Amino acid sequence: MRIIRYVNDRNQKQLAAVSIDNIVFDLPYSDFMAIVYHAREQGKSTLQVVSDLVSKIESKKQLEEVNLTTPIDAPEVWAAGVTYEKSKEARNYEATQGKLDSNTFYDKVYDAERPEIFFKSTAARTVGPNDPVYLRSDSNWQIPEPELGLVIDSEGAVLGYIAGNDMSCRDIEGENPLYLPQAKIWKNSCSIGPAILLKEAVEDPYQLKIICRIYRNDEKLFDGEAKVGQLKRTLNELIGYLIRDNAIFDGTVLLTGTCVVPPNEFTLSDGDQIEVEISDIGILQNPVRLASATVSVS
Ligand code: DO4
Ligand code: MG
Repeated sequence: MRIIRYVNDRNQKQLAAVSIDNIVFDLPYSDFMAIVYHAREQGKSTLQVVSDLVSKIESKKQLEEVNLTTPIDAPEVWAAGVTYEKSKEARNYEATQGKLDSNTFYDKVYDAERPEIFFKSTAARTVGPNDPVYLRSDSNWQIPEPELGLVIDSEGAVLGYIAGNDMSCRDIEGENPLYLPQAKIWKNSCSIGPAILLKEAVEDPYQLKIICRIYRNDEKLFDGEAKVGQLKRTLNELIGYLIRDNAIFDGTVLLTGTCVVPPNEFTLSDGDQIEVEISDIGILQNPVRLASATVSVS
């Protein structure tokens, strides 16, 4: 069972459940955390509460008919980096202009006990399905990073799984790792959606498959896939470091790193379309636009 939000005829955000056959059932809750809190009060799982409600609702509404928005207003999005070998190789390439020295920061963090965890986004910077993600005007090497996101509560308990795009500037980070916040954070640099797959509905998250496709002028330029099972670390290990002596809020999203990287010569362009698909969650689609066309600096 998945949880979505869509914009209804009255221009309001409507929370809904989506069954395996893509039927949409409106839910009488203001947001995702409200179902979680209600289920806890009842001593039930979120999946049980949603399944009970859905069994009493008649619906013919199809997922493809609704205007999707972010399934949750995540107060913060954090991200883990260099958690897959592919990411380590790509970071080494951009930091060494392809000379691939050994013992870089990235080699060290890949093997270290402490993972790389960084702040990625706030609710105001985070977009959802079909919203544009932006390109920075001061970077010539930008890519999407398709990642599994964990929706967690303030104690670090996993509530569900979501797809995420950690938009990244390879040239800015490659120039100097201290530029990481600028390589990672700007307006519309993070997308999440299209649904939250409830934790109880997933037997083994390491079996989930992550796919990324990039289209330009309706032509597919890139298509790559990986499995969460290729992660160097466990999901709990990443959460453990995120919440350690930290204030984390209910509904926070932790992106768990990328394992699908377009070829080194590829950079995104205005007008491209990005798809991040995670099995059983769905396809997160975003068009690409220039940030400079929309952001005014005073
Ligand atoms: O060190 C940079 C971050 C890498 C990252 O975002 C990833 O591996 O997904
Ligand atoms: Mg990333």
